[in-house]
Amino acid sequence: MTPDEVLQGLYDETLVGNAPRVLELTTIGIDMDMGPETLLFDALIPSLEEVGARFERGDFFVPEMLIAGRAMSGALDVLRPLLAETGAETVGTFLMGTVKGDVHDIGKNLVNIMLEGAGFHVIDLGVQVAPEKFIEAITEHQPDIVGMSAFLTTTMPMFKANINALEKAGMRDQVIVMVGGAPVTQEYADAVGADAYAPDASATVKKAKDLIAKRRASVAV
Ligand code: B1M
Repeated sequence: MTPDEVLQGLYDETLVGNAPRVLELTTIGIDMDMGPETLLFDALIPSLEEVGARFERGDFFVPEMLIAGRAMSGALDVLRPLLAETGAETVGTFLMGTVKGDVHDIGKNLVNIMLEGAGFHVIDLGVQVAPEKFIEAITEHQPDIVGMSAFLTTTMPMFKANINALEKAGMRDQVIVMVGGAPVTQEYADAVGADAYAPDASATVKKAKDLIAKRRASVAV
């Protein structure tokens, strides 16, 4: 197979949710030294974007989205160790969760992989994380950053609910709050009082590092 055939195959098979073939093509791509980022950004993510576009047009329904998502998650499991392979020392602790009412986790998982690769200790609370669960986990793990992911316009308001819960628990100043997810914007992040927003995984890593460095510098003064 040529690299282009691998990419095209990955795109097509993710689109139809053929998880075993996606897994196989991912492995073939890696064996051909194609690089995990190429497989991810040139085939897997564009395919899921097309799944979303077809869902919006009414050509795809929830089951199609679900199997495509599963196929992508299988590929991510294979890519995870390659993307996270840096050996960097721990930069800080990042507590991450998809907000209550939302089950989308592929974007969050990708952010986690990149954070781990950049040297963060990541604690993933999973999906449908209620405000009380964030509070409990902050008390237990004392993270530097709390990350909240949302993929639905109907669940984005949970950012505010979580931040309110942090304030009520007297913890708001203790942590940096970062938000993200497909429908989230910088304006929305500002409106709910988050400390930062990032549109994708690599921007999250960069912002998270900057924010921690700034906070540590201000504490040192
Ligand atoms: Co859903 N879904 N879905 N879905 N789904 C979307 C999000 C949608 C945009 C599709 C569409 O209409 N075009 C739409 C939302 C519309 C809206 O609210 N604006 C939608 C809908 C409507 C729904 C349901 C309501 C459908 C229904 O039941 N009628 C339902 C809701 C379920 C629920 O959560 N309660 C639903 C269900 C599902 C599945 C379960 C079937 C499945 C999820 C599987 C899973 O995640 N395990 C699914 C899928 C697969 C999608 C699409 C097709 C793909 C999402 C994805 O994983 N993309 C999606 C369409 C789309 O987004 N275009 C869609 C890949 C991922 C890598 O995305 O955004 O690039 P990406 O990720 C980035 C950033 O978001 C960012 O970094 C990531 C990596 O670079 N980021 C952060 C993410 N979190 C961050 C946190 C940060 C910083 C950055 O800081 C903390």
